[in-house]
Amino acid sequence: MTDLFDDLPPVPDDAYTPIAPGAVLLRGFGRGDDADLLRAVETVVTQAPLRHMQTPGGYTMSVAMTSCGSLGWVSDLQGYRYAARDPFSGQSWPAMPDCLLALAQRAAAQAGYAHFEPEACLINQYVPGAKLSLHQDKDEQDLSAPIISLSLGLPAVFLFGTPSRKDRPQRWRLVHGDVVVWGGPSRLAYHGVQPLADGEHVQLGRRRLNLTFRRVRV
Ligand code: MD3
Ligand code: FE
Repeated sequence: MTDLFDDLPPVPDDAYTPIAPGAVLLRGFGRGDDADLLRAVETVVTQAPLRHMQTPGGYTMSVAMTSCGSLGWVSDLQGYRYAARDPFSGQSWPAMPDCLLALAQRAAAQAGYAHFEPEACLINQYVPGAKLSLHQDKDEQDLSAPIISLSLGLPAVFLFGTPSRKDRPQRWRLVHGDVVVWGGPSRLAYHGVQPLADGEHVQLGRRRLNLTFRRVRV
């Protein structure tokens, strides 16, 4: 089979790959306990189902989202924000499962961020064709904390620029189990995800899940 990603830069298989100032790729960091992690995600999704939110501009996002933790990320015609309750159920978001929190904290420590205490874990689900346009994450008050991301399921081409929208983004292929820590000068970098290519993942089928762990309040 031809590899659609032959034109992307090769990534060394090291446990620790700096990809930009403040950004560290931990290749395969979440592979070991992926069964536990996936069970935890299923538990969350049962209580707070994945849903396609509206953007403030009136578009429906192709990525389906939900959250766990004391805060969850919400988008609607009113804007983007973090909220203590799931607007669809009126209930608190499900608690962040211990194995998810532990993974995020181990990754943060590995990248030099001790005492990372995320309040929110945003869960994004991509099916073939779903994408995330180039954006900055700036709904969090605490921009000194990193964001930790975990990719599961089908591979995706991740776009990663700089804090200036004009700079052409780098492309990285992220696969099942990859963890990235985005802090320091990379925290306000523009980033996005190209439309998901079709495929079949042994555990997740035709889906990609991305989890991002966030410190919101200062
Ligand atoms: C770089 N998610 O949820 S994760 C998002 O794959 C989001 O679902 C993407 O962008 C996804 O907001 C990308 C990697 C990521 C997340 C946050 C970042 C990279 C980042 C924040 C700052 C810089
Ligand atoms: Fe983002």
